[in-house]
Amino acid sequence: MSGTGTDTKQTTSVKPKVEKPRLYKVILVNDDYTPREFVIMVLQAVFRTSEDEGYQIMVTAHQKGACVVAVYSRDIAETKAKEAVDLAKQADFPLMFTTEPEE
Ligand code: TYC
Repeated sequence: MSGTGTDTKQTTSVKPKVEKPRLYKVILVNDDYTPREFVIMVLQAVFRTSEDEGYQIMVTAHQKGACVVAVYSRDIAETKAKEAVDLAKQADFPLMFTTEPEE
């Protein structure tokens, strides 16, 4: 018997449609001017760290130049980084937080 003309072999690969949303790191950047106590206060207020956690994160950034504070969805990470930078601006400190995607 001859074929029906319905060759169903798939020639293109299909990418899974559902992907996990990427997570973003919020990074605290060291500077020479912002007081240590102010950095800890911002970490407690915006990122809900304890005083001890805030101190550890601040000292790590102070010694190494930067420190990951926490990991969130992109939206939350960017909002919190902006809130923290805005608090510093209001107080006239150059404190900087950045965000970047996790690998
Ligand atoms: N380096 C600052 C000082 O000595 C304190 C500081 C720590 C500032 C961490 C920013 O991300 C920072 N007063």
